[in-house]
Amino acid sequence: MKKQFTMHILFIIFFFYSFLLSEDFVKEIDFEHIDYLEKTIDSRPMVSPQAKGTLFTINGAFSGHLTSKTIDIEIFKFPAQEDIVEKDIELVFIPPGEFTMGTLENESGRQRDEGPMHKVTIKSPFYIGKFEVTQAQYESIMGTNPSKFKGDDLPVDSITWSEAIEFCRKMSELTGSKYRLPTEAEWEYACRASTKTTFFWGNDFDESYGWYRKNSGGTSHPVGQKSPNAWGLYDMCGNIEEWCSDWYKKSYKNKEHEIDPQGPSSGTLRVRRGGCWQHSIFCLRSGNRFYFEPDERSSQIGFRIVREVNF
Ligand SMILES: [Ca+2]
Ligand SMILES: [Ca+2]
Repeated sequence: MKKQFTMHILFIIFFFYSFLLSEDFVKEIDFEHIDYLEKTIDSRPMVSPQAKGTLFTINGAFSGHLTSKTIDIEIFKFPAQEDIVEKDIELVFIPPGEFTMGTLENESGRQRDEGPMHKVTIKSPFYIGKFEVTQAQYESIMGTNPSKFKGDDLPVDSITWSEAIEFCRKMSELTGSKYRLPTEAEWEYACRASTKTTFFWGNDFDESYGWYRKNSGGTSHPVGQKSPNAWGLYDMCGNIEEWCSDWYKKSYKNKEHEIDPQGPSSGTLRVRRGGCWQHSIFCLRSGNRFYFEPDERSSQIGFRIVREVNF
């Protein structure tokens, strides 16, 4: 029995290293990633989410040392994608990775629905809008503009969740790519851009990153005027709130480690994220959650789109 176990482990080690050392594979990876894997082999090795270039990750588990208890190893790799533009909408490539969703209990302004903190793996890379969808973009696809505040470069507002979904459907039809709203987990992952702090730049609010109650003058502003986050996304903090695809549930209870979570399977309210021109700084925190009736309109709410990555 012991011998069989040892053979099994040896086979896995052989498979693992022969795969890593195969000429084609080595050509495509840089050794920074190899070091990263070796250093983190005792935990769950994941590629750095900031990394651009050819990425790969290991899915499965090293639950101890490689030579003790090791189970299925699945290795997959994918080429990093360039950022793209479709129908005049700029999209930023977001690589897969892992982050902690939710907020610390002592975070200033924190509400109960932001906990408990839990690990989330974003296994599927995606593109996300560099900016909120503007009124010019919305009107060119939908032929209407229901916004309260008017301006081509302003984010569209006062749209229902279903209208945001319809926009994605039409974008998909026009381009042949699959467009949709971000899941709540994708939104927070993209917003945090590897940060764990209250805001994506630190724990203290900084007006240079977001439009909110005290600097907005009571209106939304043209997209992209404030500083972006580390992944180049603008207005993830403030300006207009953004619909997510998930039903809202008032807690992350019983969630320990989720992979590409899609939210509850049913509900009555949809998630909106990021805070807006009318909110206090507490609503603009990366982990803040809010919700709204999906058929209602608000001059606080617009959206940003996700495009799936095809391999
Ligand atoms: Ca926003
Ligand atoms: Ca909240």
